[in-house]
Amino acid sequence: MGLVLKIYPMIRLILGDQLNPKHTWYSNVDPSITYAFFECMDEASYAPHHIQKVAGIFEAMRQFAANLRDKGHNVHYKKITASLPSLGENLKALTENLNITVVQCQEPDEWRVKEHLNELSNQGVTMSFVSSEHFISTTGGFKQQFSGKKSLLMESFYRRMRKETGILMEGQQPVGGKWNFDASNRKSLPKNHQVPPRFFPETDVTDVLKDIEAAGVKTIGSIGDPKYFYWPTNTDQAKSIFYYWLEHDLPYFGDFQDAMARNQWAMYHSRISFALNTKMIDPLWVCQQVELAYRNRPEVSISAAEGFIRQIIGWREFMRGAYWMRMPEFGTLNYFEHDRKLPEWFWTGETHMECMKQTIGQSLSHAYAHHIQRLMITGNFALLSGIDPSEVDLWYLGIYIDAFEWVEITNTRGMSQFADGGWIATKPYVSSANYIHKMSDYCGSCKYDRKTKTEANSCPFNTLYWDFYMRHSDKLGNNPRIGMVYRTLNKMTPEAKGEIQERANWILNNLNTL
Ligand code: FAD
Ligand code: DLZ
Ligand code: SF4
Repeated sequence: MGLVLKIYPMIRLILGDQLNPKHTWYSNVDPSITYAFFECMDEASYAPHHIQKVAGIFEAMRQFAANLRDKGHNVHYKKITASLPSLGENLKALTENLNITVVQCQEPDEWRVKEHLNELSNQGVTMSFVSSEHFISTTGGFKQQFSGKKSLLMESFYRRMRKETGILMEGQQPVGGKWNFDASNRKSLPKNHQVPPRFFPETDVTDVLKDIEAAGVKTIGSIGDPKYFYWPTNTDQAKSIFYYWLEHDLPYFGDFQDAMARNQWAMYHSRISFALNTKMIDPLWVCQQVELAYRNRPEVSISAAEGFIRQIIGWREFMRGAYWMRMPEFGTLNYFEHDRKLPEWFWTGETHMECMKQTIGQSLSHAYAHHIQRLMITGNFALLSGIDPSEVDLWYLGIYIDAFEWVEITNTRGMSQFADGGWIATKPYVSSANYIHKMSDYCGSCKYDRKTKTEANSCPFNTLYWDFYMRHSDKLGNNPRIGMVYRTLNKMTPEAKGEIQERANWILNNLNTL
């Protein structure tokens, strides 16, 4: 007699950032499996989320679930209500209702969620985890490469990724003869340069918004006309945004990657982070398309293609490895012992500092700012003024549509706030107005004087920049990468330093009025 396999019914949980349509889970329809989606209060409120982020995730979850149902899969979908606030409570209730004790999940990207789901194992549920089939590298490989190291080196990780994926490689050598073309990616926008119109998909999210409001979810920011929601809510839309960018914007991406301009909220950036982080779109596929464009189109330079690919197979994968290597301890790090609260205008954009007004303003109206705005405007200011990294984290985690802790906290607490004492970044990313003026047109419309540091109308970045290095000379003074700064400080007279400190103290005591 042949072996008879007994099929046990099973629930498979799909989280809001696990919308990967190519996952092998869906390769055949199995009536013993129920796919479960939960819109829930705890997930919608662990940070003050932007309304576009909550609406975008719920709309994308609903479309993904509807698609599975159309293909014949069993689907359980719970829309947002105030009842059963946590994922765990929802899942437990479903196991009881369906009388199913076996639950499978894709590996969550966040430590908090993994811990929460693991708790169910103590409540009579048999939990197991499978890969989300999205990332290119493994967290184990990352640990192996960097364990015991005092600081990480993105470049060595990136080269390993290039070799392992074969992206932009000729045999064992990098295409173009160099691994990294970063130095040519730092142009500001020439005067009168017109950024061409962007492409935006359109989705009507009116129903989702009504449900979010009815449930009483507290959100920040604005959404505009809900009939024309412009972030991708499915894989087809994500691909349309990406293809348009590939065709029209990639040639400019390299040159203007670090440039900022008033009324240009995304410049030549791809706006695919939300689609990537919710797994609507595959990172390796994205990089392959960019490589194809480089190989087939003369207008796509190696610096544009390499610059973009480095962000994805380099930085993005690197941050995930760093996250899983050091969490949960990473979330408590505060190297400089900063403890100030965020100025109130971080939540309104109402400040006289034009660069901050523009960056925060567009973050509130579009749930987006590009990398240099996040790093060298808002992050720079928070670090210079000694804001508690937990305050900074919560703001970034809530306001950006692409913010999920694994990629937010490593960028914010690590790269931007240097709260890990130099594990991720080799020196703090801070600057005075010089850099901001060079890379943007903000300073020309600002109430503050970008050229001075000790006057009543001096740009706060200028004063705080020098004060920051004086305040933290014990922790930074020996860092060879910032020797120049301390050599300049050493040449300043005590009076000059005193004037800077006096103005800095005034700024720090009056952050809310800047
Ligand atoms: P593009 O400039 O077009 O880049 C393409 C892709 O590269 C991005 O979609 C993203 O997936 C990846 N990428 C680029 N830089 C990074 C980076 N430093 N780390 C990881 N991936 C990167 N990115 C997030 O996805 N979520 C976050 O919560 C987040 N928080 C950040 C906080 C701070 C303080 C800083 C400095 C950066 C943060 N980033 C975050 C990285 C980066 O700013 C965004 O990925 C990028 O702005 C998204 O826009 P885009 O898709 O147009 O990017
Ligand atoms: C960000 C988010 C929000 C706002 N709401 C939900 C939700 O109601 N249900 C859900 O499954 N996921 C949501 N998410 C995304 C989760 O925070 C994400 O799944 C976890 O952070 C795991 O990385
Ligand atoms: Fe920002 Fe200072 Fe320039 Fe004003 S002068 S826009 S505050 S850098």
